[in-house]
Amino acid sequence: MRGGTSRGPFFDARDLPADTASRDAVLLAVMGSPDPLQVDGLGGGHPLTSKVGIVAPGTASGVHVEWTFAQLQPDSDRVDTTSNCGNMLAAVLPFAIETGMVAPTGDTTTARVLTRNTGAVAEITVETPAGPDGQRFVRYDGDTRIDGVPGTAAPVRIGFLDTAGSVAGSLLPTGNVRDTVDVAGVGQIDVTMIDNGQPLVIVDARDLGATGAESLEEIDTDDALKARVEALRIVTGHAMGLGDVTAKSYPKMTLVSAPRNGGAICTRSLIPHRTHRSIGVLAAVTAATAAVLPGSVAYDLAIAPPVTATADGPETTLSVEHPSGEFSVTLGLDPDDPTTVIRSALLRTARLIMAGQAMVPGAADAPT
Ligand code: NQM
Repeated sequence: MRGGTSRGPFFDARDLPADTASRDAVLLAVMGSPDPLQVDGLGGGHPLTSKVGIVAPGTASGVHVEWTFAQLQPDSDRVDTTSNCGNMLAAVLPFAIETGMVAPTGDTTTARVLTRNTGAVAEITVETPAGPDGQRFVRYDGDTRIDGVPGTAAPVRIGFLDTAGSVAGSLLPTGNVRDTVDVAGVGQIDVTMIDNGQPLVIVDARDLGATGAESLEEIDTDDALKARVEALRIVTGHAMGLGDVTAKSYPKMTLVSAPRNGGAICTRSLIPHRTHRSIGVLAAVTAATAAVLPGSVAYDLAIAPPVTATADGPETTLSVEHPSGEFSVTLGLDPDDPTTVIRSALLRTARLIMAGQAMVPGAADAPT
């Protein structure tokens, strides 16, 4: 399935081995990792297409579906289930309906989905019209466009509550809106270390010798810039309490600059060693959260739109610029403190690409 700007196979958790080592061996075989092209599997040779969703009926109270996100890499044999993916999340409810875990309830179906990796619950709504036979089905075609995906598709509405500290334990894991860190070979540099669903290090692109408007290729082929970013990532990983992040897929390094195309903030997101073609969902939520937080590195560069009063409380919608366009994130703010984000909402799309059996060498009798 495609979920937002990511793609990967989704499994019914009951079809995979229960023990983690055997499960990971199956996932590596299915995806063809490690191999830069993942030529012997379903992976697409890029971190954004080396993702897996493992879905199960909900067991926690008030939760309809639970899923575990697994990040694989083309070039390593790691299976990381400690991070988040809001893009793959967009395909979870469609998968659950396709496989009968959730029954459609009307022209739209809303379910609460628990991401087991972090404990975050999202409320997700997809379109489920009735066909000529009266049976409801997941509609994938539609008019919604998200930058980073060709064409248009049906909207998947995602609302998040309580995403602060998803991996790093708190919104501002160092306790500060801004820190100055000392990085060997780079010098002193101001950063905002923040986690509102995804741990991010927000840094003014100019402080790393960039403009923030570089193309993916310009960043990904600039070994000196990438070395500075990685040196900063290792230092900030420790500062955020994430330990040695050398082999981890977070924190995502987010180079920010003033908006150029009418948005609120311009971003280049390294995830962490290649530049995202757009920006991750929870990374966009976290970058937008930083942009409304006075004193943060993003706040100083952002042009934040006005806050409006709605029936749900004060809200603001920030357009987060990225290499292939923009990502609009609506932030719900605490009525008593409009710099505190208490919920977020956004639009994605998803698509069922194929359904079938992935064959695992040596386990031909046990299709997954
Ligand atoms: O931040 C990629 C993606 C992601 C993560 C990444 C994501 C999120 O775009 O919620 O979606 O940052 O590694 O798929």
